[in-house]
Amino acid sequence: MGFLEYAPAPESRSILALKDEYGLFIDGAFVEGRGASFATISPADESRIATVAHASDEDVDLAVAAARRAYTKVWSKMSGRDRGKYLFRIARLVLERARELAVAESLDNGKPIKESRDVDVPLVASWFFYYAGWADKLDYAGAGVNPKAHGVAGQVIPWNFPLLMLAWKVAPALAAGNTVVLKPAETTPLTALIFAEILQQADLPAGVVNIVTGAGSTGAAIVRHPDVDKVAFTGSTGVGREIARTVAGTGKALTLELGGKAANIVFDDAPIDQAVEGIVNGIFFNQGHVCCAGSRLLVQESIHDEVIDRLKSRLSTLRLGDPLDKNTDIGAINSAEQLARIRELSQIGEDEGAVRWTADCVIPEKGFWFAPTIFTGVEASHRIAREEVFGPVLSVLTFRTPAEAIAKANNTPYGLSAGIWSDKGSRILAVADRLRAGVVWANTFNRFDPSSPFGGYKESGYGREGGKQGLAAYLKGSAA
Ligand code: TXE
Repeated sequence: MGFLEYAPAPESRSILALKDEYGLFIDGAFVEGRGASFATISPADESRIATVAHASDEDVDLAVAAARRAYTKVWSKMSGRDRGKYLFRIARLVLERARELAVAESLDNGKPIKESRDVDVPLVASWFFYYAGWADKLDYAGAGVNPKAHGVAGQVIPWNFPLLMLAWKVAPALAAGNTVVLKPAETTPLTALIFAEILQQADLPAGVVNIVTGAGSTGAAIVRHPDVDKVAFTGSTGVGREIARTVAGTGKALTLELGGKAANIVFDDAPIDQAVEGIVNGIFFNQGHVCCAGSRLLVQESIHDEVIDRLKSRLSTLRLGDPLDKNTDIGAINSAEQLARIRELSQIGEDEGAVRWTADCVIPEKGFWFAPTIFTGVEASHRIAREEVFGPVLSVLTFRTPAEAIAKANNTPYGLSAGIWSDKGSRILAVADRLRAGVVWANTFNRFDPSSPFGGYKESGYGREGGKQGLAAYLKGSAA
């Protein structure tokens, strides 16, 4: 999160030069889709932003064929050094168009502009810079060939960090020498389409990246396409399972990044002010639409009441509202469907006997909104302690000993991330060692860096994104 002073004026969607209708980005050009089209709307007021093509199976065939041609004729013959130059160029163009990308992201996704401006877009650029630096390290003594890339990568991404998830997938794929067919989520296609314009500005050879918008059926067509060599997916555990079944036995490489139910463990010797900020950031950042969100607070019994009191007063200062307003802390829920899921699980939380507290916010009349909510008295068996809510809802459980904290933290089908707050380094290391989570943060939460591998255990998926491991996932013969 940034530390800038925010002027009160809202950013305006008028800075965007949006088209009214967007086609598919195939073979270096925007083309009309053969399927139907759909509107992408702003979740903050339900207004239409633009009409977007829904790629049919035939469109996916064209995109995969373009990616194959580009792989065979151009990209696989290019040196890593030259691929890197394109990635550096893309990174610089992302920074040049940063303000526009941030506004588009907040408009389409509903996230606060200070997050898209200070977190999402800078991280997108850093991902391209980071993997740009890897590309020439793959060259063999100037041979200029890339025998190790998989070939065509099919990538399906979610709506919670639309452009950042694109960067996590596209940057390592291109650095390793693959070409790409990517599908953004149906509720957030806008920044991927602006990104396609950036690829044109960067003169990226036609077909190296193809962007096909559409719903789940378009994603499924990419995944099962016989000429796709590598599949990378981020999204729900259910769809992840289906994709794993489709890919099984086909010889395609696969990485899956699925859900989470992270424990944020606060010991009684934790720096309390810092911990409260970390808890708030852990679950209310991006309205809790974060796979690694600290959605389960495990707090040591002796400090439970103090932590909850402080949390409530802190949450009462958060401002919910217009995502384009620089003072907004809590934006809109991404879709009516997601809002319904959050409401349903919250109701179940109440029905199962947890105590609900909701921050006192004025909810705008139009759009999809959910005020920051805390459930105390949550039992390990409650559904809100086990299932991903993917919204601004914190479930609070208590523990007495480190062993109990570890057992409770691991008591979930997921294993993506966890946080530990304590003054004792030795305790942090001992607890971290026993947590079954791919990422463990100490006295911080939700920190991302392109050099750091990210991914989960158990039902959170497999494979890592970021770092050397994230590059390996796009190279043949590497453990993905
Ligand atoms: O996800 P889906 P949804 C979790 C979160 C959320 C729940 C449902 O708990 O409440 O999932 O969200 C594409 N073959 N996460 O319904 O459906 C789809 O078009 C191929 C966690 O939005 O998994 C979109 O592009 N692709 C998560 C992408 O998959 C298919 C982020 C994700 O959508 C497909 C999002 C199919 N059969 C949701 N069906 C995280 N790990 O960060 C859908 N898609």
